[in-house]
Order: sequence, then C-alpha cells, then structure tokens
Amino acid sequence: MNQFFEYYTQAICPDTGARAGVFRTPHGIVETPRFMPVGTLANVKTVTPDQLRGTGAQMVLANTYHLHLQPGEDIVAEAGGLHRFMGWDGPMLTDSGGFQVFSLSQMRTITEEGVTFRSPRDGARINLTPERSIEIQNALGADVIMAFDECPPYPASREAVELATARTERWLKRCIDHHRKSSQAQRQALFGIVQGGVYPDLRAQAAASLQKLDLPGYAIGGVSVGEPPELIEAIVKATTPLLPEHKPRYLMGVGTYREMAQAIASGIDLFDCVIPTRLGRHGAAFVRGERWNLKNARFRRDYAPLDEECPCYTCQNFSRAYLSHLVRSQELLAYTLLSIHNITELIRFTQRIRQSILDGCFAQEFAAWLKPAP
Ligand code: PRF
Ligand code: ZN
Repeated sequence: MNQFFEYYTQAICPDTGARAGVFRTPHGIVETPRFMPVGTLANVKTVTPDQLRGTGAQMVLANTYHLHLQPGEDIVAEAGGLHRFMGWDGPMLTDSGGFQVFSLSQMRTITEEGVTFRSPRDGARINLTPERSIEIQNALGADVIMAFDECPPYPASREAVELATARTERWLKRCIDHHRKSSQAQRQALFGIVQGGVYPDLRAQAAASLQKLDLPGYAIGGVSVGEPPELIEAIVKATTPLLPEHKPRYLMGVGTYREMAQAIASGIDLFDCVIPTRLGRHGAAFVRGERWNLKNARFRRDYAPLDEECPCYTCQNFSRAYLSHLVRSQELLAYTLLSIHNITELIRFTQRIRQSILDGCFAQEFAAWLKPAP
C-alpha cells in the first residue's frame, strides 16, 4: 500500500473473526467496523455535511453512474473534485457504476468490452467500460474507487455466475492497468470486488486470484441481491476469511443490524446501505434494533424523544409526537430529522460493536444479533 493509505488491526475477537481496526486515507481515518452513509448524487439525501459529521459518519459513498449522468464528472473535476464540490472533507468512496447499470437501467447490453445502456435522462447511448469507469472515478477524486464488476442477479445458473465472475476478474486487471497510468494513482486506492454468487467454490477461486493482485482493499459484491438471509450469512462467512488479513474488507450494499453483526463476526470492516435515508424518507425510524413507522397513532401524543439514549440532533431536540406530526404533514424537515437519527443509529451500532471487539466481549454482547432472525 502507498504512503497515503494504511490499514491496521487493533484487536481481534477471541471467539469470532471480528476485528477492530483503522483505515487511513488522504482525507482522514475510518475506524472500523463502520457503516458508511450513501451520498449517491454527491449528497446524502436531505442531510447537510455538518449534520452528517454530527451523525458520526467518517466515510461517505457516491456513485459513478449517477454522477456521470448528472452533472458529469467534468463539472465535478472543474469544481475541484467531489470533496470540494459537495462540501465533505472526510474520506469518500465511489462505486464503479457497473452494479447501478445492471440494477437501474433498461436496454443494457453487456459484452467483454463493457456495458452499453441508454441514459434515462435523454436516451443517449452511453458506454461504460472498466477504463471509462476508472477515468470517471479519477476525475471525481474520491479516496477509494471501486473496480468495474459484473454482479449476476439472484437466482442465476452456476454457468452464468462462472462467466460473470471470470469477466469481473479480467475487468479488474483492466481497471488496475488503467488506474496505474493515472496521475491520481497514488491518491486513490482501487479496491477489487469478489463476485461468485452463492457458489462457495467460485467465491474461493475469485478471492484467491484477487489476493495475488495485492490491492489496497477488497470488497465482497453480489451479496444481498435477493437471496435468503441464511445464504447471505453463509457466503460472507465462507468468503471473508479468504481475503487478505492486512487490508480493509468491505461488504457492498449491506446495512441491516443483523447482517452487519454477522458479517463483522466473519471479519468485515466496512458497510454501506441506503436503508437509513430511504426509510427516513418513508417516515420510519430505526430505534434500538426495531423499525418504527412514525405515522402510527401511538406516537401522536408521545412527547419522549425517539430514543432517550441517542446523542443525535433529532433525539436531543425533538419528540416522537413532533416527528409524527411532521411525517403526517409531509413536511420536508421530517426526512432530514429521521435521516439524521437513522444514520446515527446504524453508525452507533457499528461503533458499539467496535468497542466490544476492543473490550474482548463482542461474541457475548452481540450474541442475540449473531443468531438467525427469530
Ligand atoms: N458491485 C458493485 N456495487 C455494489 C454491489 C456489487 O455487487 C452490490 C451488491 N450488494 C451493491 N453495490 N460494484
Ligand atoms: Zn437519534
């Protein structure tokens, strides 16, 4: 790893594979395990950077696919890069766009060269290749950039997953070659992504060949794409220990309490998920492991904060009754306040886990979350 990036483990759980560590980037450190909020279009929806800082967020994610379509990476680069453009001076990561093309756009065709799709904005034909994805991510300027991968759907035949996994490996090599030539190569860490669907041997093969490439970090993709929870846990448990020990490990698109606790037990360090902000915009809150709908009649005259123990701006200043009123009235402030609380809550969950790993009591303290859902 180059001088700008470093990962080290501070403590390992004696009973599981969980680890607490620090990931250092040019824009600051990330204490792991940690949840990363999603800022798809260079903003975490309804939340300002100051408010975001207050949630305990350290690293924030943005999307190549969305920012390429709008406003375009040239504008972001001209503005001084993603950090300056959006006013977030902490660590940032961009996803490569492949996954978003597959999940969001119609009329896409995929070849060895890359993916072609029509812009949902104006119908223009757009080509995304491993090289283009790296160029866009170089222009955006996040600290961590992701390899351009092919995420097979679930369910998919073994043969289809085999093809996608092999192609993802070839694309990764193209990403590495292209990134190496960039003037940004030292300032941006390129993470590889392990695919392989629900087939443990394909995952193991992919992990083994990625290991040889000595990348600054590794991600597990293709998980939580519709498969049942038992399969998610089994795949993460089988794959994570095969990733390099002294590099950060990121489980893409996962971020519920139980999935995070179980993945951390397998040795995952980083997570991202739209769920706290999306739920917030639907008038729902995560409170101590439960999901509450603020429209529920029981909150109309409930003058307690969402969670007495939560340090967030929302819980320190507003009542359930007030939030219920805002949600019922569809006031925009509802979404900001709920998003602030929900992001804080998921980050605090990963921080509590981190502390328990440092204290040597993760397996005992989080035993309830490590079991299958009741
Ligand atoms: N690949 C990429 N981004 C992703 C995924 C993936 O497989 C997922 C799957 N959970 C979420 N985001 N590049
Ligand atoms: Zn709160």
